[in-house]
Amino acid sequence: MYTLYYAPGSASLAVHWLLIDLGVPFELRSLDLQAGEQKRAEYLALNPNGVVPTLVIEGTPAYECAALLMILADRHPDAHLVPAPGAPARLAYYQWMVHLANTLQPAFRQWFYPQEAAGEASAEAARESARQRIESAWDRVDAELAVRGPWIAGGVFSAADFLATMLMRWSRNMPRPATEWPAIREYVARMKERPSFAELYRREGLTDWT
Ligand SMILES: N[C@@H](CCC(=O)N[C@@H](CS)C(=O)NCC(=O)O)C(=O)O
Repeated sequence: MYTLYYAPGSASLAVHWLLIDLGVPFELRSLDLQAGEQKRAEYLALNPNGVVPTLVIEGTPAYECAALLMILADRHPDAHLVPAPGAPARLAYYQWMVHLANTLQPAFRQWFYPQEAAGEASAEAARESARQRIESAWDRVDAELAVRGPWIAGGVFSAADFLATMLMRWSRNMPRPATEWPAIREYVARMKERPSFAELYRREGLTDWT
């Protein structure tokens, strides 16, 4: 059994989406980030980083969105969301999962929390540098999808696609959203066709970027 601690639209979205897509039973626990519920002692006991998501797996709390996607894909092999060992897509799967998690996602953290990176006085400069890093990442993702798509890991649909799409969604109110890149736009349209996407939106009460 799984329990997901989440906040709508946040870094828990990809994990929530994958749980729905897998069709496995899970419970949801909503956290109010504005009220600071993620910093309360009882939640820090589950996730000492004080952020969402946390996924409790058979009683054991685990965190880091990308790691949770990979562990869920491993635990449900019938869904075929991990390219087979030795397949070319396996390398691309690891490469993009790590790149998205440790390069693109931190740039988004800097975009949304610029004062955390540089202090209040330099927040605007930090935001501008995040914007540039995010847009140059879209250049690379778009080129990769155009040449080796239709999915992030190439020909194989995988758990990395949930992470990529979540990050693309985060750019929706930026000066240049990810969907302005043509191959990304087509990719996002394919991802939104999954019935689990509409169900995710229904459960999280999301209405934009449909
Ligand atoms: N590396 C973490 C980042 C998680 C993260 O930054 N979550 C944000 C929401 S998108 C959060 O909980 N923010 C509240 C806070 O930092 O207090 C992951 O991928 O799980």
